Formats: sequence, C-alpha cells, structure tokens
Amino acid sequence: MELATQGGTAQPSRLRPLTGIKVEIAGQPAASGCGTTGGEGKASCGSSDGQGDMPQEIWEKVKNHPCYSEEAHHHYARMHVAVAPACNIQCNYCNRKYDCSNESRPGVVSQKLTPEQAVKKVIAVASEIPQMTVLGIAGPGDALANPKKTFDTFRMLQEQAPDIKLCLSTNGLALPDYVDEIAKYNVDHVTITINMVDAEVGEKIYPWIFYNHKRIYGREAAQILTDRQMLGLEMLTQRGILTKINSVLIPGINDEHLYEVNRAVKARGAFLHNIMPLISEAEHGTVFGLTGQRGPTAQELKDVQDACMGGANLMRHCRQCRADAVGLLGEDRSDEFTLDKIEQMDVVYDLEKRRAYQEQVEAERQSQHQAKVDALSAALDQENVDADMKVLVAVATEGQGKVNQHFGHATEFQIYEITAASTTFVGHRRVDLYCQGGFGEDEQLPSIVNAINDCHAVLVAKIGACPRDELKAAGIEPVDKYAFEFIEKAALSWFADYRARVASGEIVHQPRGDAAIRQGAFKAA
Ligand code: CLF
Ligand code: SF4
Repeated sequence: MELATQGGTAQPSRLRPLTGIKVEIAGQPAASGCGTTGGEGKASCGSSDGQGDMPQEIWEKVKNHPCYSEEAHHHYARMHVAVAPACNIQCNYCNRKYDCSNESRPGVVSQKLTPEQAVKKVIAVASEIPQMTVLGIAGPGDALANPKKTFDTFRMLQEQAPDIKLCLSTNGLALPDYVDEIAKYNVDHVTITINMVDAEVGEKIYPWIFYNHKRIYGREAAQILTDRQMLGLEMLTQRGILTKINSVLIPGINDEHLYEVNRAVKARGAFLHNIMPLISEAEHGTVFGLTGQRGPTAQELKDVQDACMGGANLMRHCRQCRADAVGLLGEDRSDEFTLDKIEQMDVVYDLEKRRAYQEQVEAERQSQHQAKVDALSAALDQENVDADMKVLVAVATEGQGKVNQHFGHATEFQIYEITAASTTFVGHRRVDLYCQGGFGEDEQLPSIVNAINDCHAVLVAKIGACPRDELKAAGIEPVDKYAFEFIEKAALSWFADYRARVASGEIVHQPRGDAAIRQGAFKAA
C-alpha cells in the first residue's frame, strides 16, 4: 500500500553505492530532486509556485497531478482502485482491511475490485468528476506484488480513457523487475515507500520479506529491500519516470535517519520526498499499534521535514489516503461509487467535456496563482516589517484555493507558515466535524483546538459564537474577515494586520505550543 522517517548528517554506512547508471531525467539536471533549479531549500514541491523554470515536459506531468503539485491539489482530484490485495513484505505499521468503510488510512478499502470492475469504476468517476485527472493503484497491498491485475488495469484504462494519468505505488521490492512494463504503459508517476537506507534501521520496521520464492527475515531482508529500492529508483529516473518517495516517520526508529534517506533518494533523482506521520493505534491491530509505538506530534513532523530541506524537495500535502479513495485530496467520495451504485449510473465518458471542464479549472488555478504572486509582491513592498516573525495559521477550505469553508464544516484544516512576505503550505490537520446535524458539538472543540494549537489564527468563511470564544480563550484568533478570498492573500492580509497590532502594543506576540496529529484517522464523524 502507499505509505510512508530525519535529522542526522552522517552518510549511510551500509548504503549500496550508485550503480553505473547515469541518473538523469530528460530536461532536468542530474539528481536535482524536484526538477526546478530553484528547488534548494524550498519547503515543498517546486510546482507549488507554478511552472517557474521547470522544463515543459515535466510541468505537463505534474501540473494537474494533485500529489505532485501542491498548487494542483486544491483543484484536481485523484482516485485509487483496490485491485492489488497481496503484499510481498510485512511492515510493522500495516494491517490491511478489505471491507472497512469507516477508517481513512492506507491499506483500508471497502471492496476489492477485478481489473474490469476497476476500469468501469474509473470511467464512472471520470464522467461524474471531470477534474479527476489521475488514477493510482496503491494497494491495499503492493501494486507490483499483483502485477497482472495492476498492468491489466493500466492497459485497459489507457485504451478507454487516454487522458487519465497513471500512477502506482510500491514498496520497491519487485520494482526492478517491472520498470520496463511501467514504461510500456506510460505510467509517468511512481511512488516508492522508503523508510530507511540502512538495514540496521530497516530490521526494526520490516520483520520479513518474500523474495525469490522464500521468506527472508531480519537484517538480511532489510538489506535486500533497500538494495532493490535504490536500484528501482535509479532505473525509473533513467527512463524519465517521475518518482516520489514516501517515508513513514517513526519516532525513535527512523526519525534520526530520514535526513539520510532524503539525501540518498535525491542522489538517485527522486522528484519529491513525502515524509508522513506514523498512524499507530492499538485498534488498528498493527505490530506498532499493539506495542505502543507512538506517532510524531505535529512539530516533530515539521522539524524533520524542515531539517530535510535543501535535499530532495518535500511534499507536505499528503492525506495518507485509503487504497480506494476518490476525490480531491482531503475529501473522500468513494461511498458514491460503490459497484452497485455504478450499475445504476448513466455513464458517459466524454473526453471533450472533460477537457473543456479542465480548462475552466486551469483558469481558476491560474487566478489563484496570480493572486498569490500579487499578494506576495504587495507584501514585499511594505516597509519596516519584522522579517523574522513567523507564525502558523489554520485555514478552512473546501477547494479552489480559497478561504471558503464554515468552521463547523471542516474535517481538516490546511496549515500555512506565514512571514511578512511569504506563505508556505506546511501540512494539514484532520479534525472531528464540529457541526453535527445543524448543531455545534462542543465536545469536539478541545480536540480541534489540540489539532491547531500551534497556530496563531484560524481563517474561516464563517464561525459561530461558541467556538469563537473557545478558540480565543485558547489563544487562537478566529478570523472570518477574509471569507472567500484566495488563501495566500487572506493569510498575508491577516498577518499584516496582526503585526500592526503587535507594533501598536494592542496585543503581545507570543510563541505557540505543539499540536497533536489525529491518530484515529477516521473519516468524518
Ligand atoms: Fe495515489 Fe499516491 Fe498516485 Fe497520489 S496518493 S498513488 S501519488 S495518485 Fe497522494 Fe494519497 Fe498521499 Fe499517496 S495524498 S497517500 S501521496
Ligand atoms: Fe502493508 Fe505491504 Fe504496503 Fe507494507 S508494503 S504497508 S505490508 S501493503
């Protein structure tokens, strides 16, 4: 399944050196990570700032892929089809469920599908959600441990819906065996979950692998896995296939090691590095859940991501989706597309209609991008600003890059780091829905406050009196003044106002605390 580690500086001791393969993506300097020369030190994917100096052929691949472009994820949707139930390794954070509709985490699905059912479902979703641009196979097991089902699905889909981008996710063990096939079906995006580049770390994460017809345990297993992952990554890079590396941050096990992972994958041409928090609860039945291994706090996650900056560019907008997720990242519409519902639907796959709709979406995305550029340029023109002041704000949004959601309707908040002249998307926080059946649920408020406790403000389209008072009491400013404005413009306007109030003595600027990452990771209550 698609899943996912920090900070030391030493070179990996047991990492196999680069092979003789010259690692180079067409149009991209060798081993340059995100494909923009401006990538050094960026907080997230280079495409978050539009095309910039990204080569046209890479831009075409990422501009409407919601996982490969932070900007695109506000506008374009993806879907997964659960055709790959088997796996060839065991991760201590994994417990797959094949008939579960109420958990939202990788490895969980409601229905397993045959390739034929999967294609039918993709066509149905594409006709209903024209901004759905990417089909991913991300489990619930490993896409390449189920090669026939995976490639049958891609082949049929390529014939029937040629405009949909194909994406796959793998643990990498079987990857070197299938790179040619991946290229043959024009799969332009491959995610490899790499949690370590050192078998000593790896044996704490992977109890066994199944390789060459036998089960292999412990450090030997981890060494084979890392060697195969690195080789597969190099082979993909050599063919110009964009790669994203997912790493699960497991405090005490690989947190000190993820920096090495970041540099190792950058050296092999990875386009993006997605560092995700471990989801670990006893109720999930995973080894880590049962042994009490905790996941990171929001600040621990951010610290690791920040420490990795300057290497492979970071993705920070991952939602750790289910293997049958449908919709924008952060929403899940899979319940609308069960097999029985698809049978009742009048499905018309109209390529021209999809193209026309996506042109509108692209225009909207360009407006958001321009609004961000304008807001940043206006902010840069300000005089006497405290350039060192930096805060986090939470934003309630239901897409289009705008502050356009009621506080009570948010199932997640997007988190932006704001300085006087910059806004950077740094993550999201899932929360329990505050508004239930038309009424505010006051019992949910403490958990919502915990989830955004490191933020100075929360920008919303609207908010009721009760949550407003509670947020204020917790030191988080509720702001509805910028309703329906583009997020970056709203955040910079609020921050200019905040700094003016600090400068006038009206308020005192104080640092905030840490926040909790929601471990249950259930769908909306
Ligand atoms: Fe799916 Fe993964 Fe493709 Fe995206 S998800 S196979 S690259 S289309 Fe995206 Fe979901 Fe995070 Fe994966 S938000 S878990 S990074
Ligand atoms: Fe689960 Fe296999 Fe994915 Fe590991 S690689 S998370 S065991 S499905």
